Amino acid sequence: MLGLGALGVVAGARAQQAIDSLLGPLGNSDPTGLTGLLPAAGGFRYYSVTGTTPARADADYRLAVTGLVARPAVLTLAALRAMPQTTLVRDFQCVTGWRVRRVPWSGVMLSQLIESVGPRPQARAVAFRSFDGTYAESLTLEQARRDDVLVALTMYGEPVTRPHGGPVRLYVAPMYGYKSCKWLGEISLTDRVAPGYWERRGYDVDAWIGASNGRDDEPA
Ligand SMILES: Nc1nc2c(c(=O)[nH]1)N[C@H]1C(S)=C(S)[C@@H](COP(=O)(O)O)O[C@H]1N2
Ligand SMILES: [Mo]
Repeated sequence: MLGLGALGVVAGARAQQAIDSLLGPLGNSDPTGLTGLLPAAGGFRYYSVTGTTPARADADYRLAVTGLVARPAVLTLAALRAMPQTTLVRDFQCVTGWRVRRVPWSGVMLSQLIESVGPRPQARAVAFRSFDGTYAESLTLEQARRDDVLVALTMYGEPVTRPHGGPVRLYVAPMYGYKSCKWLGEISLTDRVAPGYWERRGYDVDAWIGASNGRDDEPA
């Protein structure tokens, strides 16, 4: 199943290259990387800018929480599961147009994780790094402290699957899907926002659903 999934994503990457070369560099192709030719559960598309679904066994998973903090931490999956869990049921909206209604997520509220490491007064922003080695995202510290931003451990009541960014991904409910960094490996407090992967390629840094990227989607 996972093997097929990985193959499908690679096939998707090749298909995307073919589509891109037909349309040219400014063609109106799916700007978020893979077109998600793999049909995923309930209308999701599986995206990976690296064309891979990186593997991390639950027992080997580590989340580094670092930067402008008093007590840097390296958290195992067990440590994250032992923290208070929050559940959110919200729509998931990609900036390319697809939307999945009423998705249940649960995990650790990012604000609680940030408080637990003691942010330094100079901290203004939070940077996220994927263990895919390429993807990055960021939020202002104020955005990161919202109660609808999760370090997500489950989706639809089950552990986040590998194609969806498991074992741990970010979920930023009020913003377009590209904020929700999959295969989350590092959270770092910084003095300013560093634009993420898609933001360096033209997408809005403040990615509010329905109030950014020239789109008028209803808020999630
Ligand atoms: N590491 C990583 N995270 C990522 C992406 C990606 O390509 N790589 N794509 C983003 C985009 S554009 C969207 S819409 C969602 C899609 O989540 P899904 O693949 O679980 O459907 O993941 C976001 N997080
Ligand atoms: Mo997206």
